[in-house]
Amino acid sequence: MNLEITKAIKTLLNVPQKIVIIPHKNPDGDAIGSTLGLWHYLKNKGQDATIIVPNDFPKFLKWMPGTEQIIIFEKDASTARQLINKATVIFTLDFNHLGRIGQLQPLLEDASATFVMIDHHQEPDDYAKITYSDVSMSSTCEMVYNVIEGLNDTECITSELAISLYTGIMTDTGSFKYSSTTSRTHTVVAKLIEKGAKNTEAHNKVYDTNTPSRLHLLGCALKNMVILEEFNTAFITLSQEELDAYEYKKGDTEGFVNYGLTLEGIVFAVIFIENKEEGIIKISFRSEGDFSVNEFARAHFNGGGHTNAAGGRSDVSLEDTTTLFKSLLPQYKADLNA
Ligand SMILES: [Mn+2]
Repeated sequence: MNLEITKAIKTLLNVPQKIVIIPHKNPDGDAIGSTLGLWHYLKNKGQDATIIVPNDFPKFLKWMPGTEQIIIFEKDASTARQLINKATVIFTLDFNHLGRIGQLQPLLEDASATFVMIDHHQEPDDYAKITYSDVSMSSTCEMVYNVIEGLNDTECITSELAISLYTGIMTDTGSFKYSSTTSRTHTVVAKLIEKGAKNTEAHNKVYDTNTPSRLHLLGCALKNMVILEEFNTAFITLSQEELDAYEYKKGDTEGFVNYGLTLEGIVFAVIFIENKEEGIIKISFRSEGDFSVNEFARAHFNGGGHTNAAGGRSDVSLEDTTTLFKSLLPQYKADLNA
């Protein structure tokens, strides 16, 4: 990371601040891991810091040390509001525009605090005074490590801090297999293990906590998979009725989209999940190679993300959404067959 950013953060943290740390809505492993990692660091440095998440996060992340102290805005809006109003510094982690934090958006727009963004998504907004944005990074957790190292504070890394960052790097890299995983990523992970991150424990607690109903839901999703060989594409649908039948709980569909990519030759995988309550279809896009799902999601499904992983939504029915999706593929045929 560049020296100017390090200096600016150092200056900011040289005096006691009231700090709030915020990740994106529907926080994933990297969002929770990076906010916790930064939170442990700031606490270890004697700063007053609190994490506020826009909404709740899945159970497979709740074992991480410090999660019990996270304020969930949807459950405790008044505490969150007070903290944001009083904050002198607000760190926003793992997202790059305020539209990604749901109901928290107006509060942050009105906040007088100094904003610091640490993020690896494409096309960041310019709301922060200090912006550490790097799309080549595997994860925001790796970037938080860089911040701590840049501030010459690696001796502040406790085992709690280490396991938080380890977990986020692990989940955002698909257990170190995505192309964003570099030798530097492995170096950081090695250092975190040296600092006490129990790596096997992180894998077990995140990936080996299936319930029978989740595995049955996965079975249903895989049965629903449609393979469009002509476009090297596979997509999955899950209707609200199917989710209900398998007692869907938040986080249950995490990772389902990736199964399409495990098929030989498939470079584009998508999952469409109906949400009757919000009246939308939630969509996750994944790709292998150069096909940019970020651009695809931005152009057609009110979303975005990274080149190989993005999200989006649709306001029409599940059937109309997949029909629209299929109608878009011919214009991408050359890219999908590259
Ligand atoms: Mn991330």
